[in-house]
Amino acid sequence: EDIDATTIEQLLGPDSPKNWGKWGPDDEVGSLNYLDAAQVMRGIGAVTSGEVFTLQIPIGDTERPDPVWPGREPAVRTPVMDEGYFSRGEEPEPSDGHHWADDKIEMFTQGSSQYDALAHYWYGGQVWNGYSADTTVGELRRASVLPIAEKGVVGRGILIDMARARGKDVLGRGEPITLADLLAAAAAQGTTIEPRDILIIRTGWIGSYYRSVGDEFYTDWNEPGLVYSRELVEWFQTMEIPNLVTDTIANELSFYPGGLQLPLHCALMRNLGVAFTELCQLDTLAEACAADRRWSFLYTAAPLKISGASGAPVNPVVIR
Ligand code: UVW
Repeated sequence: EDIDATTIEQLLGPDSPKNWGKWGPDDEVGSLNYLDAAQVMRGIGAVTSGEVFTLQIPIGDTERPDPVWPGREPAVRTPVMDEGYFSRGEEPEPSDGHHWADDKIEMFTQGSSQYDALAHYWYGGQVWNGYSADTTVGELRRASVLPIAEKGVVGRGILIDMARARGKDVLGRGEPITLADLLAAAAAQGTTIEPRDILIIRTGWIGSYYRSVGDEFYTDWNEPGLVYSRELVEWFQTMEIPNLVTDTIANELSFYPGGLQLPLHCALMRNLGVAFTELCQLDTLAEACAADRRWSFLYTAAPLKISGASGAPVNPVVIR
């Protein structure tokens, strides 16, 4: 693969696999269309013990700032009412004696565990399904996160623990994962990725962020992750993978020689309509899966319904 190409268009070429038009001219949820009722029942069929896992990282953690892509800022939660307002006399005492607490949050819609809108990332002036990039101005008028939130995401999830497969707590900075690596790790786990599975890849990255000290994590920003290849993209298309979920900010290797960034956002999200879910905490789930060697389960998620947004926070729930 020519990953020394200097533009995404050069790298992907004009014949990069596309699902544009497959679900009609007005589609806004892309490969999530694969998740029909049969896939919901297949996911339910993977439940055997009833254990529940939630995958969101905390928003506005006071110990560690929320991990964010360079240029984004961690969420800021501001208390706008609490006992202090009453005791300082800044809020008049209600006659019936009740008090209350209120907060507000200012955050990037992609500043926590999140679903990306399909129109979040593009090249060549067109976003998912061929919509013009002009539809992103001001708000995403096509393929915002809202239709994904309205649909909801339910199906069989499968966890591939790449860190465990390599005998590590966490993959190294810039450590690539190829299609062959992914399939070898699945085989080593004794499991098979099936068509229409929600693919969940653990690198150990988010756990290592919360264990890190001070700003050390940001001094050499370079996440591990899936590396672009045509065969990887074709595999996603053939397997009809609806949703890629990871424990990193970008779901893929962040930087390539020559300056390319995030080509899989273009090849998978823009061209195939694969939903991207990022920054999920997978460590506890991975421990449970490794303990009884069951790596598939029911995966459910509903990002917040934010009109016109490029992404939305989510707390996916897994039931084993
Ligand atoms: C970027 O553009 C980096 O977005 P995200 O990784 O949140 O998809």
